[in-house]
Amino acid sequence: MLDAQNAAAAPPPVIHREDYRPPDWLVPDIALDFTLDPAATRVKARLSVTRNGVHQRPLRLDGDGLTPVAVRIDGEPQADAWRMDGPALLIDLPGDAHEIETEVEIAPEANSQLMGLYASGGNLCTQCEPEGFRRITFFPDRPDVLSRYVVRMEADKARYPVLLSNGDRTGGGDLPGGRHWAEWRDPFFKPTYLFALVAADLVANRDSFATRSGKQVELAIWVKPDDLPRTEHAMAALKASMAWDEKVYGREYDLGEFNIVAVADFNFGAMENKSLNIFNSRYILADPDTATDVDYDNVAGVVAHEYFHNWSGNRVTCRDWFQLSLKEGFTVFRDQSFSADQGSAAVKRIEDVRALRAAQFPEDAGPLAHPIRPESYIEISNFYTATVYNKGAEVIRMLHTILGPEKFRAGSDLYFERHDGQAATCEDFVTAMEDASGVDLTRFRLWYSQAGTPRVRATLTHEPAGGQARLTLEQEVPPTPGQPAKQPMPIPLRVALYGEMTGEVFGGERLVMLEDQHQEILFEGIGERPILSINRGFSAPVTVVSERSAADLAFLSARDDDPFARYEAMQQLMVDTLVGAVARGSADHRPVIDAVQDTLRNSALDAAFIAEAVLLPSESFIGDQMAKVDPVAIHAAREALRRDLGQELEDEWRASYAKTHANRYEYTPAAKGLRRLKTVALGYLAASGAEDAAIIAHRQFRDADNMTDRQGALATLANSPWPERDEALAAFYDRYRDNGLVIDKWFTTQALSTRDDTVDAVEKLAKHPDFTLANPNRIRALVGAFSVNQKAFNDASGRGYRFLADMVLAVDKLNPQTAAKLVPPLGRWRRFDEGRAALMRKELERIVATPGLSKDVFEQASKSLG
Ligand code: 0A1
Ligand code: ZN
Repeated sequence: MLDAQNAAAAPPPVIHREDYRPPDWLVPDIALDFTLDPAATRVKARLSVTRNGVHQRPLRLDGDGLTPVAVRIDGEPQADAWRMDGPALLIDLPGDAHEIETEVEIAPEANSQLMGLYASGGNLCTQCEPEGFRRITFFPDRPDVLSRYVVRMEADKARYPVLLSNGDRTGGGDLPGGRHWAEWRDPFFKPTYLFALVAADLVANRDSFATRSGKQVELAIWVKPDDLPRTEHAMAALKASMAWDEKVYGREYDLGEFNIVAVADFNFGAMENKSLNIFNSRYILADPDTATDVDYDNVAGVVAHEYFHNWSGNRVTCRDWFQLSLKEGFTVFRDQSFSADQGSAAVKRIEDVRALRAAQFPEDAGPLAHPIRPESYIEISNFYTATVYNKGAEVIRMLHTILGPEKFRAGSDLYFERHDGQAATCEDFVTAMEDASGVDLTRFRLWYSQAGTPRVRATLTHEPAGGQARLTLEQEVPPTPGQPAKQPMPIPLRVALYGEMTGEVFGGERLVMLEDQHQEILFEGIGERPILSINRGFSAPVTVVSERSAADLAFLSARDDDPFARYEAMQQLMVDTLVGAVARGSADHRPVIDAVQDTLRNSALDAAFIAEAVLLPSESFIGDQMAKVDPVAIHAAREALRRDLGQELEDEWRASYAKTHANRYEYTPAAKGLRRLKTVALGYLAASGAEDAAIIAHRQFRDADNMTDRQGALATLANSPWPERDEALAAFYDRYRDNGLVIDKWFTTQALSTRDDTVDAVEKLAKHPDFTLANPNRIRALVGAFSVNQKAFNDASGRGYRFLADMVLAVDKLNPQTAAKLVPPLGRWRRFDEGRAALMRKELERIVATPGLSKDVFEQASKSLG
C-alpha cells in the first residue's frame, strides 16, 4: 500500500530542485466521471493530451495504488499499448495530440491516509495537495500541468444529497434507483492539487457578497446540522477577507460561487481548492460555549488564508513543489496583515513572533533545517513547515519593509498581472518586486537559498564629547545541514535611540540595512547616553544579541513607543534573569518584578497588551537560549520567578482579576483582552500560593459563560495539586463528551500539565476510549501537545521519548503524513545532555529500523539522526 521503506530496502529517491524539467505532455482538458460509493468508487477520466516540445518520450501518468481497469486511446480500447512503471502508467503515443481514457476503482472508506478521496464522518471528500490526485486517477500529477476540469458525479441521493466540485454547477438531476447526479465545470486552468469533490449529507449557512465591480457571489459553509449555529464567525471572516483583498491588494473574487466544507478528519488546517475550500472543522466551527478567543482568531485567520490563496496560489500557482513558499509565505503574510487590521496589530505581531520562535527557530537550528525554498526532498509532504510558511512570511514582510507599502503593492500587482494563469517560481516573484520598485534585490535572494537564523550582535557606544553614538553590528549565519558556510544576509533593522534622561527618540526611527558581516552606523547629535531599541516590530527574523543592562531593558519595557520592542525588552529581561538563575542556581528577581509592576499599573496600556507583556517566556524558549537544555532546572527557575511575581504583586493580580472579572461575554478586541488578562492574573495568583486561589479558579471554571474563561481556569487547575482539579476535569469531560473539538482541549490541557505525574497521565489517556489514531486532531491534541511539554516529554527516564516513538510507529501504519509530523521533537537530541540524547537517538534508531516504514517518517527520522 505504501512506498515501503526499511533498513534493508534501498533508500527512497531524493528529488532535487535543480533537476526540474518542463512536463513532456500537457493536458489542457480533463473530464472526470465518478460513480461514488464508499467501498468501490469508479473513476473514469478522459484527458486531452498534447506533446510539449520536440521529444519521443512516452506519456507518464502518475498513479498511487491504482490498477487500470480499462485504457483507451483516441476511443480505441488498448490491451498492450501501455505499461506500468511501478505505480505509474506509461503510454507511447505516435502523434502530438491524443485523447486518453482510463478507468479505475478506488475504496474511499479504506483510505486512512486522508489523501485522495476519503470518508470522514460518513461523507466523502478529497485532499489532493500535494500528491493526492494520483490516488484518484492516473494523471501527470505535478503543479505545472494546468487543465480545465469537467466533473460529473453520481451517488445515492439519500446518503449523499450534496454533490460539489470546483467551479459552477452546470447540470444535475435524479437517476433511477434512488441515485442522482451533478456536473460541475471550472473555467479556470488549475493544477491537480486544487481539484476537489464532496459528496455529503450536510447543511449550509448561505450568504452572499457583492464584489466591487458588482458581481454577486453566492457563499455557503457546509457542516453537519448540529454545527450550523457555529458557522457565523467563519462566514463573517470570509466576507471580511473578500472585502480586504479588494481594498488592500486590488484582488476580486472570480466565480459565482464559493463553497467551504468542514470535515472532522483532516491532515492539515484547511485546503484552498478552487472555489471549494475543504477545512478541518476546528478552523470553521466556533461559538462562545465551545471555542476560545484563540480559536476564534484561528478560524478567521485560516478562512482568510484559504480565501487569499485564490490569487496567491490558484490564479498564480507554483511551478514545482520547491516553490511552495511562493504561495505559502506570501499568503501567510497576507493573512497576518488581514488579522492585524481586524484587531490589535501590536498583539497580533507579538503572537506571530512567538509562534515563529516556538516552531521555526528550533527547526532552523536543528537537523531538519532547510531554506524557505528547499533544495531537495524525499517526501514533499514533510516540507509544509514553519520555515516554508512562517519564515516565508517574514521574508515577504522584509520585502514590504524594504520597499515600503506603495512599491510593494506595485510589485504585487505586476506579479499577478504577469503570471496570471501560470505556474510560477519564487524567482518570478522577486523579479516582479524588483521590476516594479527599481530596487536591486540581488542579495536579498539569499533569504530564499540560505537556511539558519542569523545572529546579529549589536553594540552601542557613546562619545558624549562629540555627541556621537556608534552602533556596531556583526552578523553570523550558523551552519545548517548541507550548508556549512554562509554569506552575510541583507537584514533590515528598524532602530531607534532613546535618551536616557529625556526619554526622547533621537531623530526618529531609522531603517538600517545590515548588508555585510560587520557594519558600523554613526548617529550624530546624541547629547545624552542613548538606549538602543533594535529590530523594532521584529523587522527581521533574526536573533539579536546585545548586552543591554537590566535597567535599560526596564526603561524600554516602560517607554518604548514601538509595542513589539516594548514587549521584547520585557521578554529579554525575563530571559536574562531565568538563564542566569539556571546557570547560577538563583537570580535577582527584583528588576522583573518592578518592570511587571510598572506595566500592570500603566493605565495607558490596553489589557491585551499587558497580558502578553507580563507573561513569562515558555520553558522551551528559555531552553533555546542555553548551550544545553536542562528541563528540570529551567522549570524550577521559571516556577520560582512565577511564585515571586505572584507573591510580590499579589495586590496587583487581585486588582487585575477584579477589574476583568465582571466582564460579560462579548467578542470584541477589548473584551478579549480583558479575558486574557484575567486568566493570566489567575495563573499568577495560583503561583503565589494564595489560599483562595483554588476557590477562585474553580469559581471561574464553574461560572464561566464562555470557553476562554472555562478553559483558562481548567488549565490552572490542571497544573495544580488541588482537589478541585479532578472534579473540574470530570465535569468538563461530561459536559462536552459529544463535541470532539472540545474533547481535544480536554486531552491537550492534561498533556500540557506541569505536574510531575504528566507522563503517567498521558500514557493513560492514550488508552482512553476517546483516544483514536484515526483522527489527526485527536493525535495532535494528546501526542503533539505532550511533545512540546518540555518538562514532561524530557523526563529523564526516557518514557516520554518511548511513548512518542510508539505513537509515530502506530500512526504511520494508517496515516504517514500525520505520523511524520510527530517526529521532529526527537530530533532535538543534540540540545540535551548525553543521557537524554542517547535515549532520544535510541528511539529514532528504532523508528528507522522498523520494516515497512513510510517514506514520510523515514525521511524525518533518518535526517533527525544526522
Ligand atoms: N495548502 C494548504 C495546506 C495543506 C497542505 C497539504 C494538505 O494535505 C494533507 C492539506 C492542506 C494551506 O496552506 O492551507
Ligand atoms: Zn496555505
